[in-house]
Amino acid sequence: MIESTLDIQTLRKDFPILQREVNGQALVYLDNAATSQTPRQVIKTITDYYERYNANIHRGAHTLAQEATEAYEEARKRIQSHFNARHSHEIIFTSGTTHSINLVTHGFQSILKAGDEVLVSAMEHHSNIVPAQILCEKTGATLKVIPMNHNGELILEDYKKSLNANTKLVFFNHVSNALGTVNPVKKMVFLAHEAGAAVVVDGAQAAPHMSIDVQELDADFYTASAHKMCGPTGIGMLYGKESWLQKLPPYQGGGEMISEVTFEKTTYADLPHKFEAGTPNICGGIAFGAAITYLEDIGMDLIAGYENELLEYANEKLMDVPGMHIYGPSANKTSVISFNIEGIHPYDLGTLLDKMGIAVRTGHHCAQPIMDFYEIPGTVRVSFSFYNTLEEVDMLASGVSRAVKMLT
Ligand code: 7TS
Repeated sequence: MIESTLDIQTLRKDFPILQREVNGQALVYLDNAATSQTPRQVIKTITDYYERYNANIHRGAHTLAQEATEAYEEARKRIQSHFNARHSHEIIFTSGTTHSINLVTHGFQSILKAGDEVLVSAMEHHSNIVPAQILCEKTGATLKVIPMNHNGELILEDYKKSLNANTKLVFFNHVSNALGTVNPVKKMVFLAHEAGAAVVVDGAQAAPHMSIDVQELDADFYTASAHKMCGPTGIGMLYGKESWLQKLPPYQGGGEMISEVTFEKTTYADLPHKFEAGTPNICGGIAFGAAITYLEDIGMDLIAGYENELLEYANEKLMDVPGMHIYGPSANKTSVISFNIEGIHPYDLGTLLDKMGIAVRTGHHCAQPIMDFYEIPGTVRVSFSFYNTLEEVDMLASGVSRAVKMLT
């Protein structure tokens, strides 16, 4: 069994938070799609930084500044290698996926014009939908939607039909946060490129669960948030093909992103610094690198295999609960299950589970159009990580059954 290959019990010891109790019960943390927990190795990287070499980077000749700069740039290289980007300057540090998407849409404000078309998928997080809407408002471009079916899959035939010579930019997530669907990125990128459109792939929910090769996917832009990958909050990355990053104007002006400034004219710094104005989240960037090393040491393929086993087991267990309805039961999913139980409001169920120490997310998951599609106010979402166990799935299933009895 894959669980024993990974030795989950030993891995769990890396996560101090998993030892705590909530409401007098052992914590069962099943809200990993919202944020993942942080292993000691990453926490130690953070304390080391502040205890030993906290300094501003890319300036200052002193030793601490040099050490911090080296560690930050080394983290960028680790991220480059993890996502297999061609160059380290194609990795821009951002505060997370939301910032990454906004950086791109802001840049496209000076490229798009009225008559152009922008496509977003029906299963996007608001962090894609809203920046795409703002982009269209500012430029006069038209926003079109790639529809989905009841299995929670994008309808590729409709996608193909909506691509045309006016399509300039396409947004879709690699994995849906609300349903867990894995989208066929490579194929969708290929089709968009045939139409001459650039593609932004939101990798926030894919990067924690599988190995990603941006060159193989051929995405023009790809995003990730460290806090979903065992790293800290407030740091993430935007991968962009060098040619696109050269074309886009800077997102913010300030220190660090310039080459020369006079009152008449400013010339911008080379990539990646052109997009990194001001003092960045230095410690966060270094800790992001440490989180990637932690995940790689476990092995992304082993993580994917084990999480799939958790998903299958949880599907089986939850289907036994009377009144259970699971949304988006696609065959190609990461370890997310979004469900409702007939006659029970998701929030009530989530609150009772919390009393049992089980952390899940309830609501629309920042993907309101998906809820409108299924005509529901929200769902209960459980999302697993490699440090979850089959026993925790059992606790979830029996917790849900107990809650249902209390609520009906
Ligand atoms: N895109 C997807 C697919 C996401 O799941 C999220 C966060 C974001 C973008 C935004 O990422 P951020 O790091 O910039 O906030 N998703 C969730 C979630 O599902 N529950 O809480 C946050």
